[in-house]
Amino acid sequence: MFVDQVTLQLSAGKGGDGVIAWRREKYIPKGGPAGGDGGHGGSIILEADPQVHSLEAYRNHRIIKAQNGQPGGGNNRTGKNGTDLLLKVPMGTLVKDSITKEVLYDLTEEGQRWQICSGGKGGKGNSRFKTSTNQAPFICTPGTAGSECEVELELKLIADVGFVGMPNAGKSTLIKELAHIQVKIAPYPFTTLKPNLGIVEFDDYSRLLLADIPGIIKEAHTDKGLGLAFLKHIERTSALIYVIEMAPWQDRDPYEEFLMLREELKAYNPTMLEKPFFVAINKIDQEETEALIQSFKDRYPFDPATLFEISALQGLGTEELKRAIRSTLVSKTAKTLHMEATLSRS
Ligand SMILES: Nc1nc2c(ncn2[C@@H]2O[C@H](COP(=O)(O)OP(=O)(O)OP(=O)(O)O)[C@@H](O)[C@H]2O)c(=O)[nH]1
Ligand SMILES: [Mg+2]
Repeated sequence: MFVDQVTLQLSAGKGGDGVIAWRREKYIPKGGPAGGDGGHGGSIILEADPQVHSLEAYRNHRIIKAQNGQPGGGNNRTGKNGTDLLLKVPMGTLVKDSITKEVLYDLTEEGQRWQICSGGKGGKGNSRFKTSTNQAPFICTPGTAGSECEVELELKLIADVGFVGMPNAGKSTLIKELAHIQVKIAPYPFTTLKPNLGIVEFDDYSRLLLADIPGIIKEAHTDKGLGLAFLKHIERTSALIYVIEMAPWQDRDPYEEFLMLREELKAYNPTMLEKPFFVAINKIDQEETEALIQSFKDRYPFDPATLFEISALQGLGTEELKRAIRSTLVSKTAKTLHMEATLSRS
C-alpha cells in the first residue's frame, strides 16, 4: 500500500540510573564505593533509504520508543546503552511538527540521517562522588529522560519528470513505454491509484526518474475525483509532461482539457506553472483525430517545439519526446541512480 503521510509519537530511551554499591572483598574492609553509571538511552534516528518507497511501515506503528539504558551495576559496571532506533524512510520525506506543520527537516539524499530524539543520559554511580573527604558517598543520580516529540512525516517524491493528465489519457501507458515498467493500465478512469515511478534510460546511459500520478479532473482542487493530493508527488519534479488524449467521439475539447489541467495545477501551487513542460498529444493512432490535433495546435500559445504527437500504445513519437526530455534535463542525478538500483530489484 502506498502511504504518504503518517503521524508518529516518538520517545527516545531514558538513561539508566546510577547506583550505590560497595566493594566487598575478603580482607578488604571498607572497600569503598563501587556503584556504576547507568547506560545512555537509545536515540531515534531517521534515515533516507532509496529502497523504501512509502511510509507504509509506519501506518500501524505510530508510537515508537527507543530502548532505555540499563542501570549501573556493582563493581563499577556501567549499564548497557539502549540501542538506537534507525527508522528508514523514503527519499523525499519531510518531517513536520504535527501541530504547527512547520517543516523541521527534509530527507532528500540517500543515507541522509537526522537524529530526531536524543536518548537520555545515564545517571552517575556513587563511585563518581568519592572524594578525599568523602570516601563513602551515599549519592547517585538518576538517568535523564529521553526527548519526545510528535511529528508528521510527509512523503513528496523526488522525480525528474512528472506526468499530468486526465484519467484515461494514457499516462501509465506512456511510463510503461518510456521506462519499460509493468503498471496497471485499463480503459477506464482512475486506474492508477498511487504514483508509479520508472527510470528512462538514454543512449548515453544517463537516466531520469519519471513519476506517473493518478488522473486529475476539473475542480480536483475542491476534492473532486482523487483530488489534488497526489500533485505533491510531482511538486518537486524538474519538468512536467501533460498527457492529453485525442478522443474524437467523446465530444471533448482536448485544448480545454489542457487549460483545465493548468488551472488545477495553479490552484494547487502557482509555481507548478513555472516548470519546463512538454505536451504529449496522445492516441494519435486512432482515427479521426487530425481535426482535433490541428485545432489544438492552432490554439497552443507556447513554443510548438514543446508539443509532441504520440501514440504511447504503439510507441509512435515517443523517441522524440524522450530526446526532448533529455535535452531539457541533462544530468543524470544521483537520486536517479539510487532509485534505479532499487527499482530494478523490486
Ligand atoms: N489507441 C490508443 N490507446 C491508448 C494509447 N495510450 C493509452 N491507451 C489506452 O487508454 C486506456 C487508458 O490508459 P492508461 O495508461 O491506463 O491511462 P491513465 O492516464 O494512466 O489513466 P488513469 O490511471 O486512470 O489516470 C488504456 O486502455 C490504454 O490501452 C494510445 O496511444 N493509443
Ligand atoms: Mg494510470
